[in-house]
Amino acid sequence: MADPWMVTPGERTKHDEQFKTLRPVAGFITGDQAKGFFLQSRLPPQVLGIIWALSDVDGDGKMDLHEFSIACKLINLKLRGFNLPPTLPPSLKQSACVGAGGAPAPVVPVVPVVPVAPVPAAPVPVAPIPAAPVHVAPVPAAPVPASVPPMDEIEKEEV
Ligand SMILES: [Ca+2]
Repeated sequence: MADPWMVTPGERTKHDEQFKTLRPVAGFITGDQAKGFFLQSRLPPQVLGIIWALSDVDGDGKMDLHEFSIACKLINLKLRGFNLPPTLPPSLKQSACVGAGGAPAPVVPVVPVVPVAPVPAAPVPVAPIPAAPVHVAPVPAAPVPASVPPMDEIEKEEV
């Protein structure tokens, strides 16, 4: 018999979709976001509190996709009549941390808040642009004198 605590690829796909509908920020949903979703299960709040405590593996008060998947699985099992385990079954933790299809889920990097380098406040002195117009040498308008006389004149002279 299959381990009931294992998150199946099909369940995982569902968890992925549900997680996205909660609009995670930087790969996390907050306790409030999760709470609203978990309450839809109609489980008693104290049960949901236990589920939260079990599934927030790193205890940071937020849920990434893996933790969310664990919570969904626990809710599901509880609704089916399972008793919540005192600690997270390794098979549940392991299966929840694997993406659908068995490939490791990509880790969403948490973008650290990089302090912005202070911009020097002193204004950069701008070199004054000379207002004097640049003298443009006038282009001579006189036509270039043709050095070759017209052909008909040449013919006349030779005749
Ligand atoms: Ca967490």
